[in-house]
Amino acid sequence: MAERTRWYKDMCFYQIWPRSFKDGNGDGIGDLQGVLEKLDYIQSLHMDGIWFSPLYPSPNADYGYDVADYMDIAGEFGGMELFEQLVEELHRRGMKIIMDLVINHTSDQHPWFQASRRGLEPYKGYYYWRPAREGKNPLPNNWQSLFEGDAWSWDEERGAYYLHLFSPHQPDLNLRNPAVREEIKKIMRFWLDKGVDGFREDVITMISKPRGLPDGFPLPTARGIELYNHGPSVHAYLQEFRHDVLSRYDCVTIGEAPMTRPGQALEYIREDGGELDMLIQFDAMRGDSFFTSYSPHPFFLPKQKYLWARWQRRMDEGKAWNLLYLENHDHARVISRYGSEKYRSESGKALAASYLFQKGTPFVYQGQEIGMTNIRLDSIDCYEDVQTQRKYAGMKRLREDQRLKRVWRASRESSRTPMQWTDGPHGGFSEGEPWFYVNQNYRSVNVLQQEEDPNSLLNFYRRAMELRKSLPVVRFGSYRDLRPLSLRLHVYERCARGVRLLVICSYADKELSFRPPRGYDLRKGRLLLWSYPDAELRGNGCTLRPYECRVYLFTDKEEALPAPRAEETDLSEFYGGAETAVEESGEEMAEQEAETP
Ligand code: TEU
Ligand code: CA
Repeated sequence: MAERTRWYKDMCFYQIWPRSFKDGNGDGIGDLQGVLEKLDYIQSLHMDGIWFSPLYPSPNADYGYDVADYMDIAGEFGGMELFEQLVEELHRRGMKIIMDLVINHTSDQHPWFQASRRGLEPYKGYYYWRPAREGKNPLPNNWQSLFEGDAWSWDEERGAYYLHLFSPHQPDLNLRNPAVREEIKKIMRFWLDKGVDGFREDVITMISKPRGLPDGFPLPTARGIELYNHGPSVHAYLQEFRHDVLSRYDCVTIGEAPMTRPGQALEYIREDGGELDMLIQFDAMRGDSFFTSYSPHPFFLPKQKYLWARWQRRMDEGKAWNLLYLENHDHARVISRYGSEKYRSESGKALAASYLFQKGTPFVYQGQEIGMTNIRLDSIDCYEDVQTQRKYAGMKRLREDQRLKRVWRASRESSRTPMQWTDGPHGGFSEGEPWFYVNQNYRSVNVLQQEEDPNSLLNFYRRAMELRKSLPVVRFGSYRDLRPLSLRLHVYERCARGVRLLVICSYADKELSFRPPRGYDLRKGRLLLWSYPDAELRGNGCTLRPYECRVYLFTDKEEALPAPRAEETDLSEFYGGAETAVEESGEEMAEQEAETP
């Protein structure tokens, strides 16, 4: 078979959580009509494609991640005809479309589950059914749901327990059953034949459960996960999907991979023989938390830099490709976590520069580009999301006000408030009453206002995105953190054949005096991107203002300067893959930034 083109390596993707993106018909729910209206906007961000969170019919127990019909588009989003129009329109614009594929579980309303609970063939064995155990604890094993509580619920009709790693409305499919795997292949073919360009595969690392479903290690947080995450047949199943379906199409596959180390990741995404193309790893979101954001610690920049550097290095060495992100629909807003709401726009820019110039394919989540922040609703009853509700209920040892504070900080619902388009009613999201609260800051934080401000976060994203695409060194160069121990600076270089890109991001809320790492003379670099209206130098250094960031390029080769995008083959020949800095600039790690008095 011919070598794959791997077009996704040159691209940037925008993630849409459809319910909250743009309402086109005034019923308060985002839809595809709304998306069509905003395609020019998405393209103006230099995005090459869109990943849609689930669009399928769903009772919305987990907002689309409980699928009731895999081969249709929900009426509330506009239905199949509109979807087909959207695919055509995206392709006409040269853009790609990635569907969410949720195959670890279905909705409990899915016809398969309805038939299965009645014991009807062939669906009887589509899920994990187990009888009650003898003795005091009747549950089949000690596994815990990732949304808190037991992973088993009793079904009266079948007279048995069924397994659900997520909510009780999301029973796990039994992929050990070949008939289930055939169904999944049918679903894949269905969408690929409709022209979609790939899948983001929900919790794909969890689709294989060990034979006999044994008890997990009796730690309250982990019970079972060590057995079903990266389970025994996960690679066999994914190879089967690749061989039977995916390899026959020119498509990209992205696996969602909670709790995955780089070494494990390579088994999925090595370019020679891995079964997926990229992974959504969770280390990107661990700069302020231990296990999940519900077990938080203060944001610690050296930790996040360590995690970034580790993925950069390990994927490079292992011939695999990173997916870069700071936000998605499962995490609270990043400015509220890693940045500063006080320096909202500035910290948003620093965060953007921190990740957009790393090696990999960047994803931007709706609202990230305008710096949307967390919501803080008055009571837990205001929250809709099943995970938020169950996490709250699970925090038994905390006082009520402490629990609510934890929710303010960690709830993924903060990323699901309606997109803020204007300072008009409901932030311009809908002509009707939105399905969920609009963040009260919409009057000052919205697309319209930032369109008009050349110095806005939105326009910074545009410049950064355009720049990254014009610089081959971003595509090919090696990554090196030049100040791994610094508490307040993320300074890294990207390097290829004597071309060096230097990215400087301050995470301090005060001024810092900055001197570049050894081997760099800022006076000789070209300043390509900066976050304040100006960027002065004082000799070979400068004062960095709060959360200031800058990107410099060092080269004497004209070819390396930003240019219209060139053919991949030509450039790879020129750059010849990753290598480290020509001038070694080690040692200065100990030299820390000093605060200006
Ligand atoms: O998310 C999976 C996910 O976020 C968890 O595995 C996470 O590690 C856990 O919740 C930590 O407590 C995907 C979807 O992105 C999410 O929206 C869905 O709710 C979930 O799967 C179930 O489909
Ligand atoms: Ca609507």
